[in-house]
Amino acid sequence: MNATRTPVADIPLAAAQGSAAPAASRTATAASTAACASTPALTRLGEVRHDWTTAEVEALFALPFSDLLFQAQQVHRLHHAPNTVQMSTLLSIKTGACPEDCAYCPQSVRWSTGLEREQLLAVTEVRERAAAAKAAGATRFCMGAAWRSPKPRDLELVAAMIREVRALGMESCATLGMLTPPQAQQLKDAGLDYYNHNIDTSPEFYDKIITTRDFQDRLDTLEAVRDAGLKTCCGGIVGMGETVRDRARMLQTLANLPQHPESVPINQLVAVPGTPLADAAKVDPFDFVRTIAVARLTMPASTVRLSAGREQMSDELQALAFLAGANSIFYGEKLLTTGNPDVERDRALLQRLGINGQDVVLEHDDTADEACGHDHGHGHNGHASAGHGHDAGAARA
Ligand code: SAM
Ligand code: DTB
Ligand code: SF4
Repeated sequence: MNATRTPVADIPLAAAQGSAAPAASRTATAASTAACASTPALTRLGEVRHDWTTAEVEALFALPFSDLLFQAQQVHRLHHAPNTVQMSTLLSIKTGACPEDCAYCPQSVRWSTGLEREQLLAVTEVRERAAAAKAAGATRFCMGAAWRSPKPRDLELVAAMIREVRALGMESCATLGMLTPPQAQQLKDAGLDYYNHNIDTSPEFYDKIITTRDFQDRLDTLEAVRDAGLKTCCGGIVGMGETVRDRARMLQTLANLPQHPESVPINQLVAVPGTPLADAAKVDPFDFVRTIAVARLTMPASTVRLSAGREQMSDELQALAFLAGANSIFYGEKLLTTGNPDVERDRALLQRLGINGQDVVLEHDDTADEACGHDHGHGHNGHASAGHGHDAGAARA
């Protein structure tokens, strides 16, 4: 469960920074703290809470960019190791011909995107791809299928894939569409760690993007996933024509769930020719970073993933996203059907920034937590904040 932490506004800034600040910076941070305390939305920062109002979240978006990043960076350091990023590799295990009508998605059968459909991959192929991802430095393997929801035979095969991924010593994640409670339990029994199911946008904007299943369907699947004891990976997309209020409402919805998603992917739309959003206006990069920072502030203990869209981002923009609190990426040259930065570019970037990959800590392996003696701080996500980075990104670059 989520633990309650001391709000940033109530702790000495030097302690929040993890070191004694010099006199000049103490003065500067004291001024910032005073400003923070006088802004209602900022008084409880750092606390894991579930009662966010729309006005509070909008107030975070409205902060001057530097103030927002300053607050996000402090909250980030309260809950997470500052220079550690978790790395997941994606694989599309069943591609295209999806009956849903998600306007952003190249895999919907309704749009002519030129995508070649593929049947469900063989378990052996998935094992080989997971082993290659592990060798490259990924700690989690995420399997995505273009289904509205899985059929019984599909689920048995996915369960076999999950067992193979776990046998490699990797965390497993799957995103297969809507799940019933028994289906979620079946995946949990197979050893699944995370289930990805995004709300994608605000409740109000949702039906401009998807009409074949509604917002409540998404929430129902998330409830089934949580109740089965799986960790949830749930976020959305920026750049579909939504307003800042929609972004605030999306993050408010996530933050007010009974438990914060352990992983929060923030995707920038990959505008794929042939989809209805092919010509969507590009997002101001600073507004994208603001969304990451507000995700960090509203879900302090969660892992925030700088997700789709990195191939189109400069190194500098990605560095700003890390500064804003992103601490996870998709690693490997492909997302599901579209491109992602290649491994060499990512290793070079992580090395230039002094960022390490996070070690894998599988759920059954609780000895690692006990042995290290650190306060990982938040029960629902303890594995994500230990800060014992491995060198997949930095040292091999
Ligand atoms: N079919 C399953 C589902 O919809 O839950 C799983 C796969 S689906 C591709 C997972 C998520 O990827 C979507 O919810 C959406 O947030 C994200 N996504 C899909 N296409 C995208 C695109 N073109 N740009 C950014 N994110 C995208
Ligand atoms: C998520 O939020 N983003 C990933 C993952 N969850 C499954 C998918 C991004 C897909 C981008 C478009 C594509 O490659 O097809
Ligand atoms: Fe299908 Fe998922 Fe793509 Fe929607 S996002 S069209 S459900 S694969």
